[in-house]
This record gives sequence, structure tokens and C-alpha cells, in this order.
Amino acid sequence: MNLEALEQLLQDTKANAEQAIAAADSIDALRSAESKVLKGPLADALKNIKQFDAADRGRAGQSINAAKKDVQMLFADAQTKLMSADVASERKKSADFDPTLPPPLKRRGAFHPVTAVQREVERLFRGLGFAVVGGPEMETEFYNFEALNIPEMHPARDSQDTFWLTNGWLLRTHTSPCQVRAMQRFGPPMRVIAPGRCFRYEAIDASHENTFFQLEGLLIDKDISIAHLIAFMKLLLRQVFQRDVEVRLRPGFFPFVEPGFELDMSCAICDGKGCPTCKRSGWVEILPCGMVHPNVLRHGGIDPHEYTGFAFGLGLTRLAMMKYGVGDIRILNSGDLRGIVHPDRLQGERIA
Ligand code: FA5
Repeated sequence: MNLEALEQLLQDTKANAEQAIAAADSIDALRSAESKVLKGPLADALKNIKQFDAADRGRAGQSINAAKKDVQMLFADAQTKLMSADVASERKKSADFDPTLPPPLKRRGAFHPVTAVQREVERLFRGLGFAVVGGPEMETEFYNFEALNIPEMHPARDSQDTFWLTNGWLLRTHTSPCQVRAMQRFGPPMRVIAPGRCFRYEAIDASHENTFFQLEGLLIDKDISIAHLIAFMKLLLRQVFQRDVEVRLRPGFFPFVEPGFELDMSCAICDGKGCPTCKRSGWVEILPCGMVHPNVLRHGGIDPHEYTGFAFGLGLTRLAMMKYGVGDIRILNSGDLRGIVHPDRLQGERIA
């Protein structure tokens, strides 16, 4: 046999396959037709490959294998179609089938920018061995303040104006209560992140809302140092922005970390020149962090002489603003995102 004859044989085989598929009315019939077609002249040609000239054997083998794959695909497609037709006809037979109902709605749209960034950060940290946990939005004073080394009358309570509830509980002012909850739940060593909504009774402006999202991170193990903290923070920002972002690290005071830092990023709205979003400073507070205070470890039942750790409280809503160039936080809570974020910019995050 030569290559020309082989070409004809392959075309005939495909035509046979198509005929057999058209004639098959059940999955069993399809399967037996497939095995017949594959075992026919196609298999013979492969078995007798030596009948081709040595120079043509390579091409002949490739063509036969490609045709075999095509035939298998034809049968696989036919099988899928037959199966869904079976399911549909079964459904039609059932008593509660109502042909007058509209078809199911196609899901359209994209995730909210904050959700998109949250999922991105979650993906990164999951890959680094972190568990994603949640915590209650309605919190106790103990977890929101006391367990975080902020006793009653401590001036740090004033920096987070609180919505108090009538039952003595409060709406959590940050995601940091998840720290001690996670310590009590998992014990050391541990790595968790806790994204969630926070509430503060404060004046609203371009970068402050009374409801916003943070993402807490906590890593506790033996010999954890500031070097680990900084490496993780750099990785986080590089992953979200896909480039090195200009940041500045300055001392920051939070009673639950020692030492504590404020990590600010150059304002992406004005390129660091100064605008209402960054209060004309050129910098946006985005990622406060530090080494977990020994008192907090103790509240979580962890011996601070044996374990150390770092924690951070990423401002997720502000991060979304920086990533998607949204100059006013109120737009993100408004529910009308037209014109600010084109769905194509939410790469890989389309719902549909
Ligand atoms: C805290 O809430 C600390 N719990 C963060 C922390 C965690 C520090 C772990 C150390 C260790 P702060 O109040 O600065 O810190 O808020 C953290 C971030 O949340 C801010 O940098 C900012 O990005 C964001 N944020 C705070 N208040 C608002 C607000 N009203 N609207 C929008 N974002 C806000």
C-alpha cells in the first residue's frame, strides 16, 4: 500500500464511523460500532506498517494514529449527545416536567472587585499552606479588644470607633479577633488567613467607609522573625499587582503586636503625587503588621517562650481600590460599578 491509498482508506474509515454513529440508537450500539470501526482496516494498516516504503513509514504511522484519534473523538461526542438526550427525555417523562417554564438563566457578570482580590489573595495563601477561616461579624468585647491586649480604658480602643450592640456585644472593628479564635481552635504551629467584613462608626470619605473588608493573616511557629513577615508581605503585594510595588515600612503602634509596622503603598490613583484618596500624601495605608505580642499568644493558649509569629491586617477594600484604580471607596459599596471596572480587567474571575 502507498500513502495515497492509505489516505483513501482513512477517509473511508471516517465515513464509516459517521454512518455507524448515525445508525446507533443506544450507548451500547455506539460502543460496539466504535470497536468494529477501530478494529477494521485501520488496525490492519497499522499492523502491516512494514508494507509501506521505509521512507513513508513515519508519515503513515502518524496519519493512522491521527485518524484513530479523530474516530474516537467522533464516538465520544456522539456518546455525550446521546447521554444528554437520554437525560432530557427522562426528564420530559417525569410528572413535574413543565414545558411552559422558561429555560434556566445563564449566569452573567463578574465578581465584585473586592471579592476578586480576596479570592486572589486566598489562592496565594492556600498555596503557601494557610487555612482560610472565618469569624463572627458580631463579636464579644473579649475577642475584639481584651484578648488583643487592649483592656478596658486603653486609649487604643478610641482609634477604632465601635458600633456597640444592645446586648453588650459589638460589630467587629477589625478581623484581628480571628487571631485568638484561630489559636484556640488550631494550636501551634499554624497558618491562617481570615477575610471578612468590618465595621467602624466613623466619618466617611474617599478612603474610609463604615463597612469595609480586611483580611487577617497569622503565622505561628518556632523561630519566626521579622524577616519572614517582610518576605510574606512583599510576596503578597507582588502577587496582587504582578509587579514590584513601591512601599514604605514605618513603625506602627498596635497593642497586639510588638514590634508593629504600618506598610503603606504608593497611591495608585495619583501615582504618588497626592490626591483625595491618599489625603494628598501620596501613600495609602494598606497592610499594618507585626510580630504577635506575647500576651496575645497567652490568650490563645500558646507559650510565647516556645513559639513566635507574625500577623497582618490587610485592608482588602483599599487594596481593591488600588488594584482597579477606584478613587473613591463609596463607589465600591454603591452597587453600581459601571464604568469603573471593566469585567475583562477581572482576569480569570468571570462568573460565567
Ligand atoms: C487594624 O485594624 C489592625 N487590626 C491591623 C493589624 C492586624 C495590625 C494584625 C497588626 C497586626 P487599622 O485600623 O490600621 O488596623 O486597619 C487596617 C487596614 O484596614 C488599614 O490599613 C486600611 O487599609 C483598612 N481600613 C481601616 N479603616 C478603614 C475604613 N474605615 N475604611 C476602609 N478601610 C479601612
